[in-house]
Amino acid sequence: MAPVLILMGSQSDWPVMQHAAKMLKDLGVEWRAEVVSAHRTPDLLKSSMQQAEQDGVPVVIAGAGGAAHLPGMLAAYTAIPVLGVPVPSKQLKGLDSLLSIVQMPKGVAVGTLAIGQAGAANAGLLAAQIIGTTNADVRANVNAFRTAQRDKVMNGPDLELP
Ligand code: RP5
Repeated sequence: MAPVLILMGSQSDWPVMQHAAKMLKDLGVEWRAEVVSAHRTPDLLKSSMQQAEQDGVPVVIAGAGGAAHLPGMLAAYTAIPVLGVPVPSKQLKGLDSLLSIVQMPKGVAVGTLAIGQAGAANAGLLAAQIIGTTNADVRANVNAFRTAQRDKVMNGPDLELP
C-alpha cells in the first residue's frame, strides 16, 4: 500500500503536522509529507492529487491555516478520503482555519479534526483506523494504543488533597 500522504500549505505548518506523522509512525503506518499550497502552487496541488490516485494513496491528511482552502481543494480533485487539520493562525488562533475547513458545501466531503496538535495527531489516528478496516496489523496497533490509554486512566494515582 502507498504511504499516507500528509500535505500542508506551508513549511510553517510542520511543527503541528508532524504530530500526524508521529502518530502514523507509532501505529506502524507508512507516511510521506510535502508542502503544497492551494494559492501559491495551485498546479502542483492538482498534479499531486493525480499522482496520489495513480500511487494508490489510501488517505490524505491536509493541514492549513487562515483561509485554509487546501483540504477542500484537494477533495475537489480526488475521491481519496481527505482529513483536514486546522492549523493555528497568528491573528485568530485557528478559528478561521477551522471554519474554513469544516464548512464544506454539500457534495464534496472533508473530515475535519480539531485545531492544532490534537487534531493533527487524531488525523493520524483516524487514518490508521481507516487503513485498519482492511489491514489486521494496523488494526491491532490501534487497539493496543487504545488499551494503553485505558490502562493509563485505570492505573492512575489516587486523587488526594495536597
Ligand atoms: C497557509 O498560510 C499555510 O497553511 C499556513 O498555515 C499559513 C501561513 O503560511 P506562511 O506565511 O507561514 O508560509 O497557507
